[in-house]
Amino acid sequence: MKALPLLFFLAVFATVSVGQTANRVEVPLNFKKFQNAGEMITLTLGGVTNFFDVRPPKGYSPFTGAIKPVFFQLRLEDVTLTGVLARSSAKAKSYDRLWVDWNGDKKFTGDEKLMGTETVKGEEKFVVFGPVERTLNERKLEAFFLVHGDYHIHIVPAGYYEGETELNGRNFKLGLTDGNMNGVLGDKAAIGAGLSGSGWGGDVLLVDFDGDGVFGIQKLAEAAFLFGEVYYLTHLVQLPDGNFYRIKVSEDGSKLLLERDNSPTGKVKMVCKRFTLGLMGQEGNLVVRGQDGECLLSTGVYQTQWAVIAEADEQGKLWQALLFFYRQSPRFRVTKDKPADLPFGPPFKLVLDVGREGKKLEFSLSLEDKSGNSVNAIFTPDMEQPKEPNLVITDMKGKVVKTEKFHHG
Ligand SMILES: [Ca+2]
Ligand SMILES: [Ca+2]
Ligand SMILES: [Ca+2]
Repeated sequence: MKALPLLFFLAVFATVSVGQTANRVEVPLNFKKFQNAGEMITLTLGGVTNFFDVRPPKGYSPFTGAIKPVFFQLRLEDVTLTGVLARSSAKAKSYDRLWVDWNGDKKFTGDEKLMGTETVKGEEKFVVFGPVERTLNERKLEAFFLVHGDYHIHIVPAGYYEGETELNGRNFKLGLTDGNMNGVLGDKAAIGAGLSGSGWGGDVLLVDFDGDGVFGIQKLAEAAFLFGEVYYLTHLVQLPDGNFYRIKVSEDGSKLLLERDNSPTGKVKMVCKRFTLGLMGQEGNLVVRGQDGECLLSTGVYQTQWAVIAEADEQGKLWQALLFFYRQSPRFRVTKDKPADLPFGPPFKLVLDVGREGKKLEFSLSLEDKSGNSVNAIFTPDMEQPKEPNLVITDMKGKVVKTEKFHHG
């Protein structure tokens, strides 16, 4: 009988903590193993990578007796893994044998050897090694190695952490990957990270924004961060209810703690169905999604690194345009009282340039946004490049003189 009041107390407490006005929400996490090479690359944004070198690293001897050996060094936060790859036979199409100097004695021995399995993802070939389990630096490392083509290798964790929650009536999945592979979950990208935040040692955030049950788009794994579902964890994170949160991970890695950011906000507007922006704000990088032409942001000044702008066609399917601001990042200010019009975006216009070299004419077709920024890429609803348009030259009477096809790039 004595236990009852406590049970009731817990029940009430639980209701309050997940309610509509919750400022702090706990999300229990489950570890999920990667099922294929596509997941391994997409959900880690490639993990930690290194290019091959035919020369052995300092302190290592040439690897004799192996076919076409190449060396690599994978720099994890607390340890560097040195390895060598080779082919199992002269006929082997890819590097399918791998040695990692796990004990750091500068030698590659039989117990450090792994066999790879070739796997095809779209038009790309990967050789997958693992999973391997080792104790390194007094921590457990569970990882896959993926060889991509003849140039580089990835090391990725064995899986990712996933949970499900509800915020302001929106149910969604979210999760994290130990992208920098230091055994700690929840590392944030350094403030001032570049366009994708890569190389700054953070972990990868997963948010199923569109509710299709999948994180990101496997077809464009390398550009997954552009679509707001898989990107390096930032200090402030927008979740599908449109609000901003700070994400912490409990020490044992068993749950995420979401803390609502209550800074004053203002509106930004862009004439389109949906948009995703890569921004730099007071607290560093930020990825923001807008719906039906607007989104909320905390007040302040922002610089834009990239934008993905989506508009629906007659069938209601989304076409997406990508703008990268390499040289100058457009700035805008968000205030409480008046919505800010973004200084880039639609309407787009087609621009035809003609260059002349002797008797040769060169036509180039590009797309510009309302401020003259060039649109870097267009994706069809199937995430393909659109069909290349034709150029038709006619004489004064309308007779076709020449037809040519434009080429991408
Ligand atoms: Ca060794
Ligand atoms: Ca980490
Ligand atoms: Ca999704």
